Amino acid sequence: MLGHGRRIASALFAGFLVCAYHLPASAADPDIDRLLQSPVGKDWVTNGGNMTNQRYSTLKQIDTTNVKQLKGAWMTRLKGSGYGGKYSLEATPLVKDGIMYVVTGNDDVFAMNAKTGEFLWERWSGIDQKLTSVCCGWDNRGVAMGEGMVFLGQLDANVVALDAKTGKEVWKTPIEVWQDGYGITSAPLYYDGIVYSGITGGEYGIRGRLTALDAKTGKILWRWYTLPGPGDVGGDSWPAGTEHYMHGGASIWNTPALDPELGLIYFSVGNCGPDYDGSMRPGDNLFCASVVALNAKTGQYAWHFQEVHHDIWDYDAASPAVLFDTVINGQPRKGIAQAGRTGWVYILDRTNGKPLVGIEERAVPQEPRQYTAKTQPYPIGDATVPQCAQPLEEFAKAGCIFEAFWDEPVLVQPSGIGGTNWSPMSYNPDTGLFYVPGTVRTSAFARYGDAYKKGKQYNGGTQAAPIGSAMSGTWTAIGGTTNKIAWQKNVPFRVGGGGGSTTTAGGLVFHGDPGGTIQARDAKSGELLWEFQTGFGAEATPMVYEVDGEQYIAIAAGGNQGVGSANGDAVWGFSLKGQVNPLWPPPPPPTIAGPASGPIADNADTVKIGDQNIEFGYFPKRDRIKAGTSVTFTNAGDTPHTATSFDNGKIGAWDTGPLNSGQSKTITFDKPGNYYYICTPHPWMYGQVIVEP
Ligand SMILES: [Cu+2]
Repeated sequence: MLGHGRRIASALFAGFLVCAYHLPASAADPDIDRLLQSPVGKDWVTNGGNMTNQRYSTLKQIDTTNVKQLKGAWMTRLKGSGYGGKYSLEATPLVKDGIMYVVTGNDDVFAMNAKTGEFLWERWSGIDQKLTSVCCGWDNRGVAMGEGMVFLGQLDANVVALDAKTGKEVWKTPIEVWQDGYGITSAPLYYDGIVYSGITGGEYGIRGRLTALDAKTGKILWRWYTLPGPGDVGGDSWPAGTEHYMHGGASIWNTPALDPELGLIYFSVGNCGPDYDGSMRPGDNLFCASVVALNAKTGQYAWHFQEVHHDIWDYDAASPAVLFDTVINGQPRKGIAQAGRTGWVYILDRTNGKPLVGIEERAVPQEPRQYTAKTQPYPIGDATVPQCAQPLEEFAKAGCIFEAFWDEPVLVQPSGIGGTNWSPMSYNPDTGLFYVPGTVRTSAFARYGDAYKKGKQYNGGTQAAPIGSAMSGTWTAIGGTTNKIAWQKNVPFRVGGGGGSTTTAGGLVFHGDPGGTIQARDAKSGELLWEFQTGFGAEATPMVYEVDGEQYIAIAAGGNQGVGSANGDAVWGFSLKGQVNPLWPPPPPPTIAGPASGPIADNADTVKIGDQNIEFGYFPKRDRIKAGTSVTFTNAGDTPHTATSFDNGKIGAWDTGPLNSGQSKTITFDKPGNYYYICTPHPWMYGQVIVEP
């Protein structure tokens, strides 16, 4: 029996059609459960395509020879939902039986005819527009489906079930309250009567967890805390006698994977809080920056692998864990891989969490005040982005990955947003390669400390990129048995924090681009074979489906706040018979950090934050005043912001402190000079005040 099961599972994950499934005797939705375990074909019924999260489609009508002919079959605007300065559009649409389900950054769900893009129903979330617990742009990465329902997590920390035929709410379960810093951005996973949902709030002092809910009723079946308490497995990795594990972060940003044969559910866990200050949390701080496996039915701990011990760099494991089967030294192996913000892909054995290709613990720089870990895991193989920062004249110190810091800014690559941030990688069993999105950026890390206050930002430092430093991206194919680069392409924009890739049996890799195009590459060589301008930042992961014998590629295009790409509310479907032409390119996102070379206002005594429907911006961004002038910073947006001095990586010489919507603070500039500033919760927002004598 065992041998039989193993053969089925390896065939299954290798991408061959099988006709036996791990269907429980009383499966609540045998059809969906079967699709969740099958190679992806006509339908795409969960965020990662199926429960492997491989984002690999067996459809091959569109291939390397004809992909150039792809055109829009349809384009639909989502009625202005999520079309505003605070939103990102990051959802992977689902398709079942010719119906597409997509969710926007406002948690509004739309059902559409997948052949025409026509609306069937819509459900507006009605969520509070003044949530203060959203760290990095309002977004929702997708929905799940099963038992005739569509499931979603909302930014206000509710999990909701909708009737898949009508969009009417069936149940709604609060996991926590957003006022305490909690939220949900990941697509849930449905399988065998259970909805699994991860929680976010790692920047707000939350206690992370995976929650399992009864799909029928919404009743919470169990919770597994990503921050163990005293006596729990990993509890001794937190300082004894403290309650720091109650607010140490460890969000889950993405959809779990699940192996029905092993009965395990797998997920990536984000950074510890406060992000850049380890001084009050000596220890490895499990299960921050880890891949974790649990019994899928009971939530019982199975194994974990920590990618970064005692994280102080915001080196999340945010991208989804991907299951794959392979052969190493003639032995069939069950793999799991995760692309970290460190720029490495961590390749493990999913039966036990041990390295599959090889990972070494190596000594790293020390800073006793931060309680830095003595060693860190170094995967054998190649990183997808540079791991040493270029020195800059204004900064005393530049280092490589895991360089330590205290209050003097230190330049490090990869940056605190990666490497690979939340963006999914894909795996193609035909090539044996992972297709990994990467961000090339420098962080100036500095610690300043932060007191924990329930529901408030809890970062303890900064990782903003130095003014004038370059930012770009990479697309890298990494070998599943070698962890080495098969091909790599440098691209102009940061792709590690948006988009993600999808791959097909047609020998293709599809991905969006912050500049607005959807692109197709040759899976073997990385050669760019096709691109098409969607008109908005193409920052969601593409998906693949078939209706009436015709293959389609779909992508949501609506920008990403962290990258600064153009906001929008579009979903595109592409096919070989498509007739719809591309749109004009939108304004491109920045490739240089800082307030850049925009116009300079003269003597503006007011700077508005989040005005003009651009939530993450200052107006004017650059201001020239006379010494002695007082400037009032007013938050005209929805989200709390700051204007905090940023002087070659050092912050806080002057600071408005957090300003909620409508609040103001006046700063007087007495001394002539050039004053840069950032928003500490959103360190991609930059402003400048030039003070003249
Ligand atoms: Cu801000």
